[in-house]
Amino acid sequence: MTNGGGADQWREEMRLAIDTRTHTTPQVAPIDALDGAAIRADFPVLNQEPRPGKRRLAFLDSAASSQKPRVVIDALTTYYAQHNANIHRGVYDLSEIATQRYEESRKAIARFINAGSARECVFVRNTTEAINLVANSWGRANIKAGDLIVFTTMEHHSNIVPWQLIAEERGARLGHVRVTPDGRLDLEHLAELLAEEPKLVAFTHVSNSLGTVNPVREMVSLAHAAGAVTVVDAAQSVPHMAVNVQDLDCDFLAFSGHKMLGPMGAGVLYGKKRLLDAMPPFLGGGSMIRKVTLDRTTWADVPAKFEAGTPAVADAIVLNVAADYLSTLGMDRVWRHERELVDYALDRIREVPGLVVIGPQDTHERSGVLSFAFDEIHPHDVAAIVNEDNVAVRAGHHCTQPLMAALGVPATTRASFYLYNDEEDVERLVESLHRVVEIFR
Ligand code: 7TS
Repeated sequence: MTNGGGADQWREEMRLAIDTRTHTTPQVAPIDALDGAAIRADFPVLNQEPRPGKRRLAFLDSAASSQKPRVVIDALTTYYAQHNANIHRGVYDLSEIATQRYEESRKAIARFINAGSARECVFVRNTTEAINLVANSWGRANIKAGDLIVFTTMEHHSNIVPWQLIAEERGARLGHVRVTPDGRLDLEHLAELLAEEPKLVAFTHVSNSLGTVNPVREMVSLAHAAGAVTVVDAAQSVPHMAVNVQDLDCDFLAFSGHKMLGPMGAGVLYGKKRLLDAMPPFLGGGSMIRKVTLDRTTWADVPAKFEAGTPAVADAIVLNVAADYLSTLGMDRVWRHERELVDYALDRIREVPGLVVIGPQDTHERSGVLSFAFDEIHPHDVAAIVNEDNVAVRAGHHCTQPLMAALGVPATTRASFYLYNDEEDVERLVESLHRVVEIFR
């Protein structure tokens, strides 16, 4: 850390760096708009005949898990019907083809996030497992008693609990970056915590509860200047915007395939190769070894070192199909589509009497996640009533209990938009929310 001029100068440098930050929020480029209705036609779940008397499903819970396009569903069937075999072990054709496709998918996913090498992409089940891998492997090798681990008050529980577990085991300390009342990170508080030279800083790119888009590149650069390793939870960004890990310069980045049109069983941990190489394994067993004797074992190279046992082969292979579907449409167009929808939704939803939008009011700092609350109506009642109108939203704490506590709201109702949503979905939600207000009047 470069604090030769003392703590005050260091703090001042931090403040300047933060004040002059440029947000990493991708700018809306002059590109063709997506046609939500045309895209919806690719998603069988969204085109089912509604129950008698119901209108079509308005699916507004993609932040929990996205729907899957026909190409993804078909690719899964094709895999199991034509190519199914365990990988990295057979000499017969079927196994070699499955292995080749699995490794091709890894290369395609590396390109999708612009990783320098496919070896930097470890297939895991989901974001949760990716973060646990870092906490258990990197954490055990590097965190000592008294060390500081920093995460933010805005995190999903899966970017909180693994750090608590390793901190407890090691006797390390935890620091939590505060949030502002409108649900943004307090970057001055981050600067204060960085002045204590944490070992690791973990934070989300986009808040799953509020849609806040954090200035990742700048945060990574500040954390690096303080000598910390960075872990970015990209569960809510990789599916929705172009993410370039080399540009962000983060050390680790985690995301889930099921939130980006892919199957439920495969996610990715990106890690800089230098760090992955130096880390001990997380799980031990088959596939992750070089040589095993009864007394000791040597490890395979990365990423195999972190992929013990039979992976979710079909899911990992088909994740590439999902990424390809998104890339063909263009991530900048996907992002722009969601931004336009959420702008429209913010305008329309504010017409609902008594409704308060939780999170940044400035649409520039938002993704397609929209949380709101009523003073007198419980979010679960809101979700249950809009469900009667075949509008699917989520209600609750969204696995962000510390965030809810910090904002003083026990729970919210959350609508989250994706590429297959359109203005009609927004209208359906708003109409249904007016009905909620009528019922409780
Ligand atoms: N991090 C963020 C920011 C998330 O939104 C989620 C899931 C996770 C981590 C965990 O992902 P998983 O795939 O390992 O489960 N978020 C949500 C949600 O908002 N509603 O349901 C799951």
